[in-house]
Amino acid sequence: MLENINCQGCGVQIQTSKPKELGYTPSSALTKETVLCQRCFRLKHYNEIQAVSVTDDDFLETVSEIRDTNSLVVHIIDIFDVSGSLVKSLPRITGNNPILLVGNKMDLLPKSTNKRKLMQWLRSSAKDAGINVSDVHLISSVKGHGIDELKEAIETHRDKQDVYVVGTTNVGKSTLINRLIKDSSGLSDVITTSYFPGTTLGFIEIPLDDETALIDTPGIVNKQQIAHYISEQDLKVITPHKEIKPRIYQINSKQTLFFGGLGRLDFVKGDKQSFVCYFSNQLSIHRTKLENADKLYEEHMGELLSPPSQETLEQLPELTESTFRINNEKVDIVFPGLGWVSVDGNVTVTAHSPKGVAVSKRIALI
Ligand SMILES: Nc1nc2c(ncn2[C@@H]2O[C@H](COP(=O)(O)OP(=O)(O)OP(=O)(O)O)[C@@H](O)[C@H]2O)c(=O)[nH]1
Ligand SMILES: [Mg+2]
Repeated sequence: MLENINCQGCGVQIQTSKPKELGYTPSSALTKETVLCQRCFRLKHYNEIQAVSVTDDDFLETVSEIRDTNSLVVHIIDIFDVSGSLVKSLPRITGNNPILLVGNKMDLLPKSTNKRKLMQWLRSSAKDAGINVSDVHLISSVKGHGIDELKEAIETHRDKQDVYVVGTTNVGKSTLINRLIKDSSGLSDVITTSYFPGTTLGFIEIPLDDETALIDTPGIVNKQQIAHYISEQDLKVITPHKEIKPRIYQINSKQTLFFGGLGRLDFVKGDKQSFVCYFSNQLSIHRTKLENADKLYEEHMGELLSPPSQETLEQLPELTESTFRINNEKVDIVFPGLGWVSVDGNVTVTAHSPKGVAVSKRIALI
């Protein structure tokens, strides 16, 4: 009898017999109009995170069912972590269905961000990853920017088919769908969302009309996301909660900036200039001489240079470096999931980031 009940918050199948396992809810709760599993209930009411036993492969298998459908795919990415949130194998997962690429969390970027350049960069990043996109949109699911335009684009591109919202964990898929539900029905926070990855566990269908639906999906796990290497507490510090304020450092060559202890930028060569840093306002930036940087890192990682917290240290891959030579152009050195530093002119810099979370260069967005 329970077979067909799924949690309205995360999509997991509901069961009433094993309190320690996924999808549990006491049978007394089944009479309620909306059925939530215990995990969603706790998240919603106590903001308490409960670990789940679903593996990355389970998620991937679920999402790969999209291959066999005729639908529109809305691929949400986090504009603060493009390389960590772009799903490189997307066409293998979603088949030949058309893809709309949507950059979410626009509210976090300074208002002066050049949207045209940002869209170009998203388009070319997708192309480099082998993803052919029909259209690119920029939105904020939390603040509502760009949502009306996106709704129109979805209506145009879906051709009366279902719409699957897909993406890496934590990019804001469920938040977007909640906003769409709120706009159409007035109901708030129908689906469970949280600041920690892995919240949605199954497909959640929201009817669009009598025949078709908008479908929330579990996040695809991408090991390039820094979120997988750090603690819940650290994630709170590096995740911006509001518009990031640029922090400007006048830097001479042979100086180094640390971004907590999760990123580091050495000014190797060039004339004195400003490094403009775009990171979560809570993340501390520490300046030192290049010659002292290694020692400082060894001795103060996890204390002065934090996050990482002591707890994270054990699981954090070692930092690896990549060097960028910049010839008379204004570029951003991008630390995925953390932020970026804009530099200008003729400079050589070396960036350090946890192994597997590769730093890259792009045309400056601001
Ligand atoms: N600043 C900002 N935060 C957002 C936005 N959209 C989502 N978030 C936050 O991002 C976090 C993850 O949101 P979810 O909607 O749960 O993400 P998801 O993609 O459904 O994640 P999974 O279900 O784990 O795959 C939450 O803390 C949201 O509040 C946005 O537009 N701006
Ligand atoms: Mg979700």
